[in-house]
Amino acid sequence: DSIETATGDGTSLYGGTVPLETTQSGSSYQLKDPTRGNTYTGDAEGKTDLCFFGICFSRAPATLFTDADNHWGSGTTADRATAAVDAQYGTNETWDYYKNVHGRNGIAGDGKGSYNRVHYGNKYNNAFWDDSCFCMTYGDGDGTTFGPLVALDVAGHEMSHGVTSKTAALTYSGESGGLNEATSDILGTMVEWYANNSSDTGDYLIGEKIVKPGFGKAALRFMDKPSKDGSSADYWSSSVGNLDVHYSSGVANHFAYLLAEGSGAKTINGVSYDSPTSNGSTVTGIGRDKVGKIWYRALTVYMTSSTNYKGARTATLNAAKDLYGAGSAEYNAVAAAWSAVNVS
Ligand code: ASN
Ligand code: ZN
Ligand code: CA
Repeated sequence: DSIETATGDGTSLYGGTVPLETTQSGSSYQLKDPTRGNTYTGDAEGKTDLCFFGICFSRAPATLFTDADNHWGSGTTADRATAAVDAQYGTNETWDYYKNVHGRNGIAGDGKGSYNRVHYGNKYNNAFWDDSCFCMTYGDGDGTTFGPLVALDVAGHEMSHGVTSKTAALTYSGESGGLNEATSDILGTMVEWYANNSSDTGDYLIGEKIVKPGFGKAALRFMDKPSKDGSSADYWSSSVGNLDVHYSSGVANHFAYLLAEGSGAKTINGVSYDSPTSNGSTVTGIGRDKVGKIWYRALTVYMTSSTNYKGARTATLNAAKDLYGAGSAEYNAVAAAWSAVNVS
């Protein structure tokens, strides 16, 4: 059979109808994108991996989704392909964000695509990137605390773990672990904004599409004021590295919000934010695009596996100096935003 690239579309769970580049094989289509390194999405069929300390003895499958007419999914979970549409779309937007904004060709920068598995396990309430398979895995959620974990910001978050691991390789504990998590929240949020999807609009919340009423909060994390989640740190203190990495990330998430949007109250796309500062200072934002540029350069040029918050300040100042000049408004704003979260 002849193999060629085809353009189809998918009706996703969270992002409306989205274009999909697929592979035509004879009279059938595969959910595999030749224009983005052959990234594909498969069905884990409710199975799980059996891994200990990073060594896997068996793995859930990734049975490639196929379709007869190249119109994928139905917008509801009754169709197993619906979550696959979101996952493939999330990979596409993440790929395009890194390529078009940062000139990075794929997660590893080598043009190679990754793959996604959806319907992992039974009511699995998580999603994760795994370096050892170079793949993404999404649970369906239990339906009461989480729905399927296939939203854009989750995809961007998880695949950014792959970028971090190929670049700064921030150790996943202590302050460097918080910076690793924050990198995924910051760049995952940039992916969500980049996609400019009218059904899943840009915001500074993490996981707002996947939480259900049983979760009790509007999102997993809140970048404007991380303590809104009840656990995250708004400001650096000498004990911040003792927190779970998903909470010590708050300091850098807060820094990124302040640097993009500035301190104080603001409503964007219908979401209200009110970002405080530790020192009572007023921070003026420089816009999210510059924050993405500065953070990505800091991550890929200056941070190392042991970078802590003090080192992140230096790394982002160096990045801002390279991009905008020493003493530029952007450079000064980076310094002010770190000071406002008590990193000096
Ligand atoms: N969803 C979690 C995260 O990305 C799972 C993990 O890999 N720690 O932080
Ligand atoms: Zn993470
Ligand atoms: Ca979001």
